[in-house]
Amino acid sequence: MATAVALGAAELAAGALPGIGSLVLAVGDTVIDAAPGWLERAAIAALGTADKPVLVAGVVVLCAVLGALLGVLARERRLAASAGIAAVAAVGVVAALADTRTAAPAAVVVGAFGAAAGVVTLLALLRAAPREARRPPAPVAAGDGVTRRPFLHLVVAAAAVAAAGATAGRWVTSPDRLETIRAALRIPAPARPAPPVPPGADLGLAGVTPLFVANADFYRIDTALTVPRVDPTTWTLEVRGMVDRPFRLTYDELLAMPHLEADITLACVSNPVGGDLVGNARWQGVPLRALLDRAGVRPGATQLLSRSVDGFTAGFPVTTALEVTDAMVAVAMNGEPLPARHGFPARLVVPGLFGYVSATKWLSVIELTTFETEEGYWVPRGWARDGPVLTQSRIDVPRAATRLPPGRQVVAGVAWAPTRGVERVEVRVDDGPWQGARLAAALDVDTWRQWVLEWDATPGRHTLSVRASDGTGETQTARRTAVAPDGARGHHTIEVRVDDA
Ligand SMILES: Nc1nc2c(c(=O)[nH]1)N[C@H]1C(S)=C(S)[C@@H](COP(=O)(O)O)O[C@H]1N2
Ligand SMILES: [Mo]
Repeated sequence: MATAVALGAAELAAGALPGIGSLVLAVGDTVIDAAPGWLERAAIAALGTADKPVLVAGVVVLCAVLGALLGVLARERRLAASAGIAAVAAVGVVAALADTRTAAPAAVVVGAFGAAAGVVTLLALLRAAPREARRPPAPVAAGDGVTRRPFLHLVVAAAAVAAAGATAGRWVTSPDRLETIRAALRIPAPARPAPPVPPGADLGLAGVTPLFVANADFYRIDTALTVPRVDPTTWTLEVRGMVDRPFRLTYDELLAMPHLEADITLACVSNPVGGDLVGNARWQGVPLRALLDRAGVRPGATQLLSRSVDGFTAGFPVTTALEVTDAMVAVAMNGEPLPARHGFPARLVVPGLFGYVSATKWLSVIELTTFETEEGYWVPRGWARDGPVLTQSRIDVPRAATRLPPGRQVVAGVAWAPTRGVERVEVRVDDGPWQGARLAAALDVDTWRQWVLEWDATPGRHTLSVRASDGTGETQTARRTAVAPDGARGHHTIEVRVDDA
């Protein structure tokens, strides 16, 4: 019971303090990291996605068994048993420290608090225990006046404290609680709203991706196994490195600064030609420039390296940060606080740069440095240091490899060239001439544009290709490249079959 109270108290403290998570989960993670590959694969094969809960339950059961043994030991040697509880807590602390996200002082406080609660409970229970329970060999004399009632009361109270502590501690960091906080947030109106959407910017054609992709439909790419749940009441954003005045902002301070709103198309470097790892949203946040001006960037800083609470990093040129006026630390997406999946409470959005070099979610640090000092997460993993978004276009309708009736058909889709804007989209049927498609009204150079072409489909198999030209006059190359190292090139080409008349 004392060990249970220790666990519950540690969970409670871990929930209350920033920079530390559950010690039980930390031990579980350490087991995963230390387990040989075959065992991990066998566990996943046998248990599927239940492998994690089973692992956590295993850690709790192990603690219960150790606790029971310590309880027996405590009848003879309370000091040794107390040391045992402290040792169990220490194992949790060591496991937590193996996680780079852990704040060491917080881990020690949590471990010490749990151990202290456990030892106090143990001593109180021993004091209240009926005499015969303390000395195992003593014969029990019936009716000798010993009462178990105070002891049992204490046991029940300890169980309640343990359960309440664990529940409260888990709840503080639970998705439900953060979702409640997030839902209650009010993002202030932007000082600089986005320009109005011109009529005809969304053609509203069936099957064509809408101008604004709803948050629930927006593509998600990140290295996180589980979505990081960041508490905005304890989160901070630090601006540091090669700056004159490093500073730290709370979420409320970030909300209180003047905001800008901008419609920006975000694209992933891993998006294959014709793929859907791209989306357009209305973002709101603090201009990056305002934060950098406040910090005073020192000459010599060449790279803005952003860090996420989950360890991910992304870096891009400081000149881009200063010159691209709509680059921002975003707090809202399509009119609501950033969804957890998309980086709540704050993320970077930089028009014209692929997400892997710029769009850090669950942002925690903006560091001014040089490209020689540190590389962003994906750079040593085979991706280019610089990641400008390529001019790209996609056919949404008709779908590839479908059958169509003959006659008038709509060919339509989207094209994007953030910071340059889409100037022209052309479609080619088979080996025919490139035909200019009709473009939807332009919202902004940073946002994609829908396009449409009417096609008189004749029976048989046909190949449809699309290409876009951007504001610099450059037209997409037909030469295909792989997504690595700097994005896929080539024309999106599909085949369709048109039925006989
Ligand atoms: N913390 C973190 N941020 C990240 C990533 C990541 O792995 N971790 N991936 C980046 C990549 S590769 C892309 S394409 C964008 C995708 O943003 P989205 O998931 O909101 O669409 O997030 C970027 N930000
Ligand atoms: Mo990406």
